[in-house]
Amino acid sequence: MFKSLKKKLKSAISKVSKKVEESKPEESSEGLEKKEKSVEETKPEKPKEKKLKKDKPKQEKSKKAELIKEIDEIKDKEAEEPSEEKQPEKEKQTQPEKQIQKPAEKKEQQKKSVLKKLKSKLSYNISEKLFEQIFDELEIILLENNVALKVIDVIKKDLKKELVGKQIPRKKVELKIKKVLKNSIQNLFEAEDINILELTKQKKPLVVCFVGVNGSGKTTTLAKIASMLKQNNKKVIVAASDTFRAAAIQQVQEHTDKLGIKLIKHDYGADAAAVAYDAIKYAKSHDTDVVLIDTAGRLHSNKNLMQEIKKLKRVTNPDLTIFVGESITGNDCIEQARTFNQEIGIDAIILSKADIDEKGGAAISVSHITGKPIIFIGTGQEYKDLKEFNSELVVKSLGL
Ligand SMILES: Nc1nc2c(ncn2[C@@H]2O[C@H](COP(=O)(O)OP(=O)(O)OP(=O)(O)O)[C@@H](O)[C@H]2O)c(=O)[nH]1
Ligand SMILES: [Mg+2]
Repeated sequence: MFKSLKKKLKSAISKVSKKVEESKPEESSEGLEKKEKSVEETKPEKPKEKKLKKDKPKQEKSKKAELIKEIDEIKDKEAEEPSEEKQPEKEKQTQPEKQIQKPAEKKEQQKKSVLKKLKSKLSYNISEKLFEQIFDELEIILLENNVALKVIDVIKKDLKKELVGKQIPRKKVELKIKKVLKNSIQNLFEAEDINILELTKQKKPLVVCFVGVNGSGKTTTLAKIASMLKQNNKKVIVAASDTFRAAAIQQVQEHTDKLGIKLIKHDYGADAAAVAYDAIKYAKSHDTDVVLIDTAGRLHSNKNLMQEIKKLKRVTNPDLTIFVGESITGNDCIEQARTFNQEIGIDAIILSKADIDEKGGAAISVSHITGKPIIFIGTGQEYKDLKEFNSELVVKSLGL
């Protein structure tokens, strides 16, 4: 996952950093330059920027040396000329106030200005205008990789807060952008994590219901979870509550047979809630740790099937309702998770088919949009292809 986003993000960050580094002074530090202008006007004209651009490292070095020389000159002057405090008291009193303060003030102003200039040559102060320009670059890449608009806004706000008007040391622009981006993305996963194995210690039987649109990977993911629980010595039972799609019961039966797990099933067309109810009843009387309910795929716009799943939830009152979404469908997956949460309420998300998703925008966005944690990602079609998910995995995979 994130293969394409990682590659594009890397090149965008370095492009953006270069843009900042190549920005003209008035673009990178408007405020400072304006202040400096008034002092510069009183000084002899310096070599023009165009000429200096030819040899950048040399130009920077000689600029630095020039500025240091200016500071030294001011310091020398200060040492040579007696300061106003050193002047005899009498003389001081005879001079009008304005005349005494003027040279000292001017010197101080010059010193400050040179120091500021030196600082601005060694660091950048990104203006809002420049930020907007450089963020465009990042925004396009995030959009292309299925990151939700709302999430892009959050990232933009964070970057703006940390970059605009802040002194960023030269050569550290790229590092700074990466750091802010990393923090911003990590903060998108604030939803409290859910650990199924831990929950089995608190409730018996733990009832887990899998929901989602058609073909999103519900049954396969259910089988992966069943396998994981079995490996952890949990007694599992499955309810074949997809009585709607042809061959759905047969498909789930193949998995339970392979895994050596009990399946509770009725006929096709039977009440899905009744199948789940029977499975829970059986689990209670057979010392079973977990009941996994397989449900039919449905779009939130299908009123009948939405009514059916609402009824199933009312009857079984599951401890966990897991939305299984296809990572590759990006913004569609985000929108489906949002509407399922709104319509029936979900507790956690599993993103299937992460192995074929090079973008990863859904993984970055869906938790922030729904406020629910992504607990696993599916990384293939075998039982072992289930990976625990956390924000560290995201930032690492993105090379941040
Ligand atoms: N590559 C890959 N394929 C997956 C993954 N999870 C599921 N699949 C495949 O996706 C297809 C659909 O999976 P199912 O588990 O049948 O999906 P479903 O949501 O139960 O489908 P319906 O019951 O028809 O709504 C199958 O071919 C699975 O093998 C995954 O993590 N990676
Ligand atoms: Mg299914």
